[in-house]
Amino acid sequence: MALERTLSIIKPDATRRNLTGAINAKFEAAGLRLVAQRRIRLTTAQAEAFYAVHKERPFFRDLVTFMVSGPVVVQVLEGEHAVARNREVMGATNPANAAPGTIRKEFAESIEANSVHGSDSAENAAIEVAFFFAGLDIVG
Ligand code: IDP
Ligand code: MG
Repeated sequence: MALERTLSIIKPDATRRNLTGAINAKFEAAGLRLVAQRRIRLTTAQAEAFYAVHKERPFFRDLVTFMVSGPVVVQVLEGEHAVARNREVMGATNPANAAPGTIRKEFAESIEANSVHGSDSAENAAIEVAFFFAGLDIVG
């Protein structure tokens, strides 16, 4: 089975509450490896570009404002079926609907401040990883 890579972001609500390690412990326990990682403060232009797919959604402006409200940790997870595995560990977008034991169930504050981003397909994972990381930054 081929290894996959996917983009993960620890969002400002989680960095503010000092949850980076607790969240990453869940990824590692699920067999996902952190093969690249950087803590950054997104600019508005960067957040708008990253979430451009959502620009017609009613929550777009609030989402961008939230994503620039504090530091984020952008990271690449590697493992078998990493895209789907990451989504499983994250849980549903709305923490009210997230399964027990998932990151969003345990840590998310709201449907918006939901602690983590994860790519939703292999195609988008490749685009999103390349948005933040050069090939030489990823050490598998
Ligand atoms: P996902 O993060 O589970 O893939 P998406 O539908 O791609 O969910 O939405 C991107 C992000 O936009 C969510 O993680 C969340 O932060 C925010 N978001 C999604 N739906 C809503 C909403 O109805 N109200 C406010 N924010 C939302
Ligand atoms: Mg999404």
